[in-house]
Amino acid sequence: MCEFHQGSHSHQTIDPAAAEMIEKANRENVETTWDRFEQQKPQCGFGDLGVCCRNCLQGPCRINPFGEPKEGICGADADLIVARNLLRTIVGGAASHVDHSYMALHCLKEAAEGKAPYALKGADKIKSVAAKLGIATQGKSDNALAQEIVRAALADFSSYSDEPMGWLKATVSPGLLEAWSKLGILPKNPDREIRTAMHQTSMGVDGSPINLLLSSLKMGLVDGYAGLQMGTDIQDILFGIPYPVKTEANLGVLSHDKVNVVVHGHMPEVSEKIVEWARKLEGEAIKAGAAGINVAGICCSGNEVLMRQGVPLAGNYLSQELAIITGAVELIVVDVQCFMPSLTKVAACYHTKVVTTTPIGQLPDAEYIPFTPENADVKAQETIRMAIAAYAKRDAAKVQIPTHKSEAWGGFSVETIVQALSKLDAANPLKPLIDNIVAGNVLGAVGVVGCNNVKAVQDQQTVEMVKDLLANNVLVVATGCTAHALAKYGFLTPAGAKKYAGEKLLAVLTAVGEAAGLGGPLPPVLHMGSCVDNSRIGDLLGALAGYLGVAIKDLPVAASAPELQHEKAVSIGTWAVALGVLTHVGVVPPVLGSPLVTKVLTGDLEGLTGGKFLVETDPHLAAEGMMAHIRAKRKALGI
Ligand code: BF8
Ligand code: SF4
Repeated sequence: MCEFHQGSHSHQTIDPAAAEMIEKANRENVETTWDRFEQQKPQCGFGDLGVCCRNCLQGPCRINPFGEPKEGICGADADLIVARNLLRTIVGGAASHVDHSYMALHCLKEAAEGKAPYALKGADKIKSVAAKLGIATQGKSDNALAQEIVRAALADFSSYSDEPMGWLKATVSPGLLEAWSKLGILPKNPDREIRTAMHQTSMGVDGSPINLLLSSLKMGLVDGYAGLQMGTDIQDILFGIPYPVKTEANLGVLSHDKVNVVVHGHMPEVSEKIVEWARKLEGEAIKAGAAGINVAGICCSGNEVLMRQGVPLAGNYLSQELAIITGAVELIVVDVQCFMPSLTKVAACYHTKVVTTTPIGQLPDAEYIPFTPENADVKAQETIRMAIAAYAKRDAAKVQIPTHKSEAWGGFSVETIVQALSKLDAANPLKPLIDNIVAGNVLGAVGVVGCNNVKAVQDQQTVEMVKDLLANNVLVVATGCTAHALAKYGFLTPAGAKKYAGEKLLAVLTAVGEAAGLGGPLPPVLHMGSCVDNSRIGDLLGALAGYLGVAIKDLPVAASAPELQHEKAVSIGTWAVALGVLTHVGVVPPVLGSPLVTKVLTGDLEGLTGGKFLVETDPHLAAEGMMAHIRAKRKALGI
């Protein structure tokens, strides 16, 4: 422990705070993810191409793309193996999001029945979700309505019928329903779809790569509507619809004299309670000699509490170990998804406590404080008190907090965006945006989403690509770890508009920002939240398409995951292409071993849904590719 020796690092991040902490890790002999990446090199070529199969115990089998063998022991060829592996990856992503939304649903159920200490803060969202589900609202209390919403969601999870998922039907346009129905990809009960896809990909079932690719699209919709959409709708009901907040981002948000508590993972039921009790127990921290309690966020937990509470962001995926390496974090609390198993090893080199909170997300050397909706207040207090106790053990000699941080605005829900635009046209809030797109002041819009990936220099592809888009008057919205990335370099500020936006885009951002009372331009990148909040981007696209009377596939828009790593990013991307959106990925997914799958995903798919993948590791070419697509869509619309 703390005795790792490694060679020199070159070029891992463009984030000066991260670079400073990597240097500190080297000095203190603490191993980081980049060291382990070096140890993995060279990574397996078969795995990289997606042509390794372990779906039965006769394997592993692998296909040689340049010669023999061309088939696995059972006769599966490269196309089949790649298509099966891809569907399993998307199942992994969809299952993560659907389970996330199910956990939120459980919390809402307990809260609405008065069994869990969560106020339903999103009264407006209760009404809008009830309305879209066709639940009559008149004369009913928020709690009664929430219970009906819970029943509607549970009906999807227990559905035995062949009817498509209710939540999906309630959310999308009739045009999309029809298109997906024709393709045979409308999902039914989401749990059943996940089971069926695991079955379909097991040894000796589906031998048709095309059929498997269609199931992949269906699984993208499972993610989109039982994961992202249901998750966001329910979280907004529980914790409130986000509205604009100003905060700060990067490791410099950690405090020298306060108890630092980092929330990491994805579940706002945990992170919101941590924030609440950190505020309530501040007096105890002061008694213990600290100046207070400072909560900061990593990954999507960070995004959730930024969006609704203005909590600062400590860092994105690749910065999670580095936060501990500052020596100033008393406690890091995780729930599910995206926390590295290495955290406890890094924490052992400092005084940092690692707390796990869910039965499925445990780390052997962490403290396990099992949170449930019912006991969340008690467990959050226990967690905060553990952090306060750890403060006394902070070793001043080991503390080095980078000074880097940037101002960052967040909270751009669709409701916020519409509210800001309504200051220009109260009756028709989307009209000013559409008018500016038609006039060419806004060339189009790109949703930049997803992760960091150790295969790419941290934040570099995201930042370089977004610079090009903004300079060419493309509006950018962001979620997930790319939102963190852009936050760190000032893209989420009014000043960022002046620095990065093209002249025409700047004029539009200024007009909207001033009308909305911000006293300056809107940020050129609108932070729309966590990865489940990608549903907000879907809602916005649906609203724009509906307003114009066209399909989403006809809009001058694109999506991009420049540094994706997680299976969830692949399933979200698949949902986006099913919606008809050109979706760029900046890290090559393991599909190139199948010419057929590659051709369908990057070409033929367009004929089916209107969307397809653009694979490009050069950020400038990626921006160019998306802008070429946007220009073509404008031309087709006659604008
Ligand atoms: O769900 S962006 S590294 S934190 S997977 Fe994970 Fe990727 Fe970050 Fe959020 Ni999303
Ligand atoms: Fe090999 Fe076929 Fe078994 Fe896969 S399913 S491991 S290709 S025999």
